[in-house]
Amino acid sequence: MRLITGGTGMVGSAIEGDLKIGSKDCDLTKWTSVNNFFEQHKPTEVIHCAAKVGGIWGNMNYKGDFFRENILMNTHIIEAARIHGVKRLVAFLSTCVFPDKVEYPLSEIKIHQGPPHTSNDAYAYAKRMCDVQIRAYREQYGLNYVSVIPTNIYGPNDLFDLENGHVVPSLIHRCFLAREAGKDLEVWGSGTPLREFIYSEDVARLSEWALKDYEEAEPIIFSTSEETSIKELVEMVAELLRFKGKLKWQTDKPDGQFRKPSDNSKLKKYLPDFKYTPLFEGLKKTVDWFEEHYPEIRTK
Ligand code: NAP
Ligand code: GFB
Repeated sequence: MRLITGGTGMVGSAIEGDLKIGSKDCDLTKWTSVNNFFEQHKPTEVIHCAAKVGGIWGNMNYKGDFFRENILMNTHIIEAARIHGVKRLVAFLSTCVFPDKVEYPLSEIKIHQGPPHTSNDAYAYAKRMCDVQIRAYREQYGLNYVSVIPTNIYGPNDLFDLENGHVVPSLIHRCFLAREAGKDLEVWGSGTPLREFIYSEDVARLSEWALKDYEEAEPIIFSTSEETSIKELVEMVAELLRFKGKLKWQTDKPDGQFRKPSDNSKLKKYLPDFKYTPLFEGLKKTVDWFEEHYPEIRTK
């Protein structure tokens, strides 16, 4: 029986699973709930997507919550999986866990080679401990659990939180509102930072592959390894939403890490023919989904 935690979230809702849960089904920060849940449902494999997730603003302003909730969820899930005999588990890190000052491109071996960027260090350290716990459990208990490192993910059913969401969903939501109100579009920062964006359904397919066929102790990066500037991203979102107003750059808002170029050569060795959804096509699918579902969208 395949359990998908974070099953109500953007990535989890795109993954095939027998049981897909959100926080209402089981609060993963509470050990007793998690242990009882595994006792009752006896999953044999787990794709663990659940996390407290957010963009730069959320990560900068709620560091305690991001650290505590993610450390608790990950520790509980991996321990409950061990106790209840789960055979295979995939857990999620993120390319923001990498050191801020390290030689580019970011590759799997560099995760712990220095402190992460201050904008999201609490979340990054919590996620790094997931790698540490999985390696420790593989060594001590001989478990075949693995972790993956996606870059910035976007797609349908994202968290369209204007303040604490990631850049793609926040921009789509804010651009939609600006168009409807006939106002200018406020965009944070300078527009110069570079990001790699991967479509949620691609991450879902890659996670299902990892559950079946990836067995290394070292995490594996899921990334297109193609950088896009925030400015180019804004222009694509504005075009897709048929926004005709002006862009207003709020340079008092943070740029965060300038870039985090990740090396996807390890994944290429395993899946040389994997086809990523092109960014413009993925953004179109996401914008179409947003306009179809608004206002029934996730905003917190
Ligand atoms: P998301 O859309 O924010 O969904 C988060 C999921 O976690 C939701 O299903 C949520 O349930 C669940 N959750 C949160 N707190 C919980 C709790 N206390 N107990 C049980 N469930 C809880 O997240 P996402 O963007 O799909 O991210 C999925 C995974 O990919 C995460 O591990 C994230 O760290 C990782 N990742 C994300 C990105 C990105 O750019 N989004 C990039 C790299 C890695 P509710 O719906 O009930 O709140
Ligand atoms: O997705 P994001 O918030 O987080 O992107 P990170 C932040 C970049 O987008 C900054 C610009 O350069 C912002 O200045 N930006 C422009 C905006 N407009 C907006 C907006 O309306 N909202 C947001 N949020 N940004 C995250 C980590 O870093 O990467 C998370 O904090 C996670 O932990 C994620 O790992 C993958 O890419 O900077």
